[in-house]
Amino acid sequence: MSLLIKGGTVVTADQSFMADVYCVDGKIAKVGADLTVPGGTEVIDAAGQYVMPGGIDPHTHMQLPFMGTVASEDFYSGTAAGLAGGTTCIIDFVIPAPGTSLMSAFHQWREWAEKSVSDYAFHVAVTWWDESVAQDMETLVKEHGVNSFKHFMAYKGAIMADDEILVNSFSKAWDLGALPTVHAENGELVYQLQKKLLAMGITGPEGHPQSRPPEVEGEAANRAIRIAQALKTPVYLVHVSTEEALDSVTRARSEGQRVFGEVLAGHLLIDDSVYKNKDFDVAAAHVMSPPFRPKKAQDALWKGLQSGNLQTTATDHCCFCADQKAAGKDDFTKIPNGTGGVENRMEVLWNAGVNTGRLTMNEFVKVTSTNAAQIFNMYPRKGAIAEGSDADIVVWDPKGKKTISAKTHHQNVDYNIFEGMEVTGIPSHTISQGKLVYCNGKLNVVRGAGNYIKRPPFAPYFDAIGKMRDMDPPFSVDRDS
Ligand code: URQ
Ligand code: ZN
Ligand code: ZN
Repeated sequence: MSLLIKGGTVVTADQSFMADVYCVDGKIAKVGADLTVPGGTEVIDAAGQYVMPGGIDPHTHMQLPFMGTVASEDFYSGTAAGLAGGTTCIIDFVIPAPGTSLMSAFHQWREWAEKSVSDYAFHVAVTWWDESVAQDMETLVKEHGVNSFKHFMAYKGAIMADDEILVNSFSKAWDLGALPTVHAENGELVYQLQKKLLAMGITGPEGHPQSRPPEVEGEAANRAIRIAQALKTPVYLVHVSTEEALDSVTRARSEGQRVFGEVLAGHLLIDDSVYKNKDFDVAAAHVMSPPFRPKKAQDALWKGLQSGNLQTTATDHCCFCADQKAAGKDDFTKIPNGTGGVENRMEVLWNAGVNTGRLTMNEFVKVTSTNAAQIFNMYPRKGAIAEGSDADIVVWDPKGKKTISAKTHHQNVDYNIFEGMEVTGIPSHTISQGKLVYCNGKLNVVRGAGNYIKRPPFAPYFDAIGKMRDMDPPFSVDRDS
């Protein structure tokens, strides 16, 4: 199976140049000018278009069982929707119920993901702690290619990780060469604020952001970063949504601490006015955590992305339809938390990022693909246009236009948080595993074609931290000498 992408401009994280890209058997075989290829090769005309690494969305929750229901998007429809938007690889989450085995949860999610149409990997959440959890973490790293462990500091009474879990798990992750990641919201504060709001008779979706003010994220972000600093481990903050959390990330990074920050396309483009909508269904459709924030926070997040203090963009694609969100009709704490976006991430970021000059095309590639590949140690297999890399590629039409709508999207959810947004710059072709799977609005996917991507431990930054540890070991007594 061979395919030639002809006449385009290759755009990578560090350069843009005219070149053809020749793919054979799922890999990029050649990148160069005016390539001649064997007869029978499928040819895509990319003249006037950009040829970029396929998007990597490091934060999705396909068919997640959560808050008494199951997310409406499954691995088949969700990965297909991703391909329609230029995303060729997702990193989803295995989330064991507290007290249950990480290994059995991992096998369950692997089974669910079999139907994926594009490649996928898994972070595994640590939602409780004992010696068996440590053992399962070791098995997952050494035998199953997991190199990142998630900690929900929110969701008290469900999957919340307290400080004991954070400290034990971060330490174990370091020993294994795996990256700890956190959902940074103080779950106790959320719980108490929710009770207070309900007692005041505030039961509608407008109560959701009031129960999660910025300081709820700011405190947890700082706490996770300080725990990582004390233990000398790296840490990755998912869905940074506030200036408070961004300031903690920025301070830590300016002091040389290995802290990574992720921002959602939604948090960059949607503000908290959505919760004032009188239509319950519209307001509830936007209930996700952390909540959408005032416009001022968006400006700060864009600066975080431009400055390099935030490295990746994601969607936290976790869909619930109106009938599912209605569970919280009389009590906002019962509205399943989550919104979609896996299909629209790249186009909304191109439109608001590249078309406005906030990001260069190369920075766009960094934040939608390459940085995630490097942080989660899949580079250059993923996140690159280079000989030997996976042939996961998006051909980008900078003049293409589209109005985003739930009426036309491929996502299996009855609402689109970007509804009505007009974008310029859209994917015209998506290539996954060297096959043309999306072409000018039409998907051509195969159920189960997706591969599980094993990610090795000890990404390069582990070696760097190791050297710093040697110079200034953790728990050393006279550290100030
Ligand atoms: O918190 C998360 O990331 C999961 C449970 C999806 N829901 C959400 O509101 N973000
Ligand atoms: Zn989260
Ligand atoms: Zn999430």
